[in-house]
Amino acid sequence: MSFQSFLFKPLTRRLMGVLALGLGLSLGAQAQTALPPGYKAEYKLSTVVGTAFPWGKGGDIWANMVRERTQGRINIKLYPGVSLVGGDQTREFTAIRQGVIDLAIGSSINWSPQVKELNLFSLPFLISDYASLDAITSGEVGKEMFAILDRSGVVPLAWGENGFRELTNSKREVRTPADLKGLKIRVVGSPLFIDMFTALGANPVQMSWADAQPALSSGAIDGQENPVSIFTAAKLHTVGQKNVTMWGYMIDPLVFVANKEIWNSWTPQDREIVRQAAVDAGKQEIGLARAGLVEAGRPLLKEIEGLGVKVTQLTTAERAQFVAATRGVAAKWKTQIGAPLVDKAEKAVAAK
Ligand code: X2X
Repeated sequence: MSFQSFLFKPLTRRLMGVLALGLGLSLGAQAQTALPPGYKAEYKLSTVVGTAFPWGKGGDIWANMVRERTQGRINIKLYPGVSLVGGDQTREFTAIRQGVIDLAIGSSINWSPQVKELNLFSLPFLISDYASLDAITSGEVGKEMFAILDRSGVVPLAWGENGFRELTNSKREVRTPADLKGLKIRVVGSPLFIDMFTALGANPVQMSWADAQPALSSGAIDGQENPVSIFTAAKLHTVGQKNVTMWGYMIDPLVFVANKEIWNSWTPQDREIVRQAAVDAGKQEIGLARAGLVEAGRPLLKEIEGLGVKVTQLTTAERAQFVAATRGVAAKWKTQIGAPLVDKAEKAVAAK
């Protein structure tokens, strides 16, 4: 190598480096200025649980789809743990409406203090299989629920799923309401759950998901109810939950929504991309939420048994005792939700 080329090479390289840096900077600046007017650099997406759970994974899938399909114009960042409202999941809906949260995938339970019709999904023993839920969400009731959410101040985009909420506790196997007597059970935001667990003879205690796990761990409470996908991802067997009763008493769907102002700030094309991505991500998320529960032999339950947990399937007669004990609660809440809407849901279930 001649002395000249020795000098020249690093120089050209350095020069190219400087050029590349300049190009990079201007591309970066261009990417910023290329955002349509009124677009933000980041949109905040709220969920209760993170990406170890189907729910949080759904958030990730949605964010990635939107980023790709809009070539980065809409950049969604996931905020799990309802961290934008300090972990208080019952304040999430108000925060979306007010614009503290831009986008959310929320549970029907957590938003039902603000949208009373969402209590429909929590009516005890109304929906006891996936086909019934699908008949409701994909039919007239689903449309009506979206119209209600829209009137309540958010833009509903698609359905997802947390799952059938099964009963777990640290004390004993629960096969009938008598077995629940006196057990301290953590429940979520809607007063419907207080009514329901009181009617079953338990001592319901309302607390957030963030508070529930330490309370289970310390033994301050004996049990809780959540989908088994939450049970495994949160490793609830490690906080004493050794008994699971598969009673299929209710299912909480998830709803993908956007804040109205944010929605209106996007071009019609981008709105369509975000909506379609929510539908696609929702389908994938529902698949994840049902994984291990819809295949022959329900492998997820075997996995849970492998953790040293007793998984109880109720006989028809045992389950009927829970249904009978909560009939009054179902009737009271049917009126509160609005009997015509509940009638439609009951018809959809009967016709599925
Ligand atoms: O708090 C719960 O139990 C959870 C995680 O399932 C909901 O947010 C409804």
